[in-house]
Amino acid sequence: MDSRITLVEGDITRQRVDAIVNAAKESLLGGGGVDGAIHRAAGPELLAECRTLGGCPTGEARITKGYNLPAKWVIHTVGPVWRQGGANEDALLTDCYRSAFALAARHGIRSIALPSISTGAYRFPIERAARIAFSEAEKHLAGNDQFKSVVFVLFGAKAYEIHSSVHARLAGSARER
Ligand code: AR6
Repeated sequence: MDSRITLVEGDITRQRVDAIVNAAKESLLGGGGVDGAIHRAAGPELLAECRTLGGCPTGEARITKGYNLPAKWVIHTVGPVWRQGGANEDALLTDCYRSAFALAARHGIRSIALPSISTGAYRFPIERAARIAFSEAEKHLAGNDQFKSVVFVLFGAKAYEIHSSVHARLAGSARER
């Protein structure tokens, strides 16, 4: 795995990076989970800017300012709701990471923090989501020297442990190739 990809356990709203990614819903008008935490930390101006965006379809991403957050930008993406795997969920989650990285690249963002999209209220299986997240980050970083750091911020010890073991497995299989 690319050494610019790191994992931390913690709260994404505290990250001192150029951009943090939000796991939002299609209306972009706020919710619980990481979205609620981001809106609370950023302040009401974030919701005011989100209201001007007219929502965001699943798999796409939109960018706003970070307001009271340490991060300058928030990239809002909408993950799929898990429906037992028969509703194109893997491809839609892949699209989320792809769209978020593409938007970051267009805004000259060099450091980015991401949560585990769709694995809370939207119930996407966490290990499966981690494999998709790391492989998209890896693809994005290949041959790209704009990014200096991609931090996956995992909320709670269990999410951190699962991501660490998936990360170690992917790093191991990359070494064998
Ligand atoms: N920092 C980092 N990760 C967090 C934080 C935090 N402060 N808080 C929660 N998480 P979820 P989803 C983790 O439910 O599944 C919202 O209401 C959490 O443990 O936030 O994509 C939206 O408005 C989980 O692993 O997002 C949508 O309606 C991960 O973030 C809906 O939930 C994602 O959990 C989106 O559902």
